Amino acid sequence: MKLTFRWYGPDDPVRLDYIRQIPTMYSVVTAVYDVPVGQVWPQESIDALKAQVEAKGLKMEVIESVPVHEDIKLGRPTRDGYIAAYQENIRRLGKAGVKCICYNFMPVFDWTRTQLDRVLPDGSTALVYYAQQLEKMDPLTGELSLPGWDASYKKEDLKALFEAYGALTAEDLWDNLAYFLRAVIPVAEEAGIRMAIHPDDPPWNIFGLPRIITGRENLDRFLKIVDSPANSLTLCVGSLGCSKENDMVELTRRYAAMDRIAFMHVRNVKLLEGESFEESAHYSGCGSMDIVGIMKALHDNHFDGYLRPDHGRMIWGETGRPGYGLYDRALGASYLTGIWETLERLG
Ligand code: DNO
Repeated sequence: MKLTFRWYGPDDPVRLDYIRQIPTMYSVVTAVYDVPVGQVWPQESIDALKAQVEAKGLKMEVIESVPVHEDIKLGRPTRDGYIAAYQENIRRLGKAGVKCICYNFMPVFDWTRTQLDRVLPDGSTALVYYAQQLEKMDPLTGELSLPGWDASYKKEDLKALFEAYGALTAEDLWDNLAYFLRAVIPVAEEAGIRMAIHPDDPPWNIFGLPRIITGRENLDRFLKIVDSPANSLTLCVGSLGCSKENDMVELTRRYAAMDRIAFMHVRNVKLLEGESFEESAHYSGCGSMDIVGIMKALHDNHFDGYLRPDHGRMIWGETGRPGYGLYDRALGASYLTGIWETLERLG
């Protein structure tokens, strides 16, 4: 297991100096953030980022994300140009020593929450998804602030995208995903990179848009499209785990045994009535996920891929990017390291 930590680049208030102080920290998970989706990342930007990271004694072996342009997801004729740019990014990142690229194939929205600063009983704040809040939201009237995507679309563009997706079925999305994979996986194989798709978060349709990377049946289907270790998963516990149909210990065991997990996102969520959930501290007892069971499933299968703590709460007065403060993620990292050490000792 290689422990990693997401770092949003030089503007991230969580500095590399702090990240390197987390015991057993191996690599950051980062990206070039100033290039629009679908464009080629300048080699100088990639190399500069890598140099900064390595100067602090850390590696830059994981990129999250190289985003997929909507035209690829929509299967528009322009997709080939965007795919060529994507292939070039894979080659460039491979040259820089990157080993794993995380990406997702969710139409329009990335991860979706209804509130980013819900105060929990202990005074910390967390990201939550309350189904009753979501029902009241209309992405086109702009009452909504969703992290991960909201800065990237203007309201008019969002409307046009919704219209374009109107006719797209889940099967169309599968076809477009297959087209993309058949084009990029051979390039990744050559570059020595494992592509690791991130599941849909949450794993169900949002605002009528189809979502397909949602659970066991679909993950199996995904892996068969191109049966190669370069076509692998980011197994995100907090995303897939939001669906009561997904048993995360079982899924971890299944895909670790097949050696198709390139990257693990480990965090906890507390499942509430219906589709609602709250993000919680990493410790199993704080939420609904069996974190020890998940780590054991990895250990039993000799998992040697990348793993990161995921969203943390905001604690100890920290402010910053929701889900991505230092303190609670560092607690999560240490908790996960502790479990791993115990498993190693006990054999
Ligand atoms: C949220 C993240 C996601 C993830 C992308 C991968 O915190 O897990 O935004 O980075 O979906 O493309």
